Amino acid sequence: MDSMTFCKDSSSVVSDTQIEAIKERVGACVRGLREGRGLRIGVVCSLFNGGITWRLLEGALEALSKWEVDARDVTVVWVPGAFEIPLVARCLASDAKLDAIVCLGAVVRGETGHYDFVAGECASGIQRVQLETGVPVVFGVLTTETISQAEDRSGAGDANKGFEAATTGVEMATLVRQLHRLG
Ligand code: INI
Repeated sequence: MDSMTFCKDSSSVVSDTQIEAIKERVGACVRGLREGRGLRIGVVCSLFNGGITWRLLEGALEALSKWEVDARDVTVVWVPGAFEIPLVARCLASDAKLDAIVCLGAVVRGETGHYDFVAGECASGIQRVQLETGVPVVFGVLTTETISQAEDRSGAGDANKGFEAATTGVEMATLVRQLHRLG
């Protein structure tokens, strides 16, 4: 019991130090890395609510550059709306030999009666694509009550959800690569 390490703040993210501590206690401990060199990344971006998705895309490209993904290894594909994202993600995952796909969109409840269908189908479609293909597909689609909430989540800096989604893409791509090697 004494040797157990408890986290004081149960809502926080597990820290690097905690992960390092676990490595000494198990045979293998694998995590994604923010090392984008050599990765090929697809970005599927929705034209709908373009004022928001443009900001998400700016954030995503900033993250990919920060993690040293070569700009020539990034493919951006535009789709009409969030509903169309899963099909294009599927095409990229099956045919384009990419290491991860980052999906960007904004579904705002205030503006649509079919919010639940668009948001729900987009989310479950994205999950299906990554489970069926084994290629990480990241859900960087904002689902908010108002445009103002979507603006808050697509501002400058690390809190930008596009930045966060692209970072997750790099981490998941490097994680899956390591798992294939473990196999
Ligand atoms: N698409 C979005 O990306 N966000 C929305 O908020 C939205 N609304 O409000 O309806 C939306 N609708 C379009 C949808 O994604 C499809 O493009 C359309 O239904 C054609 O299939």
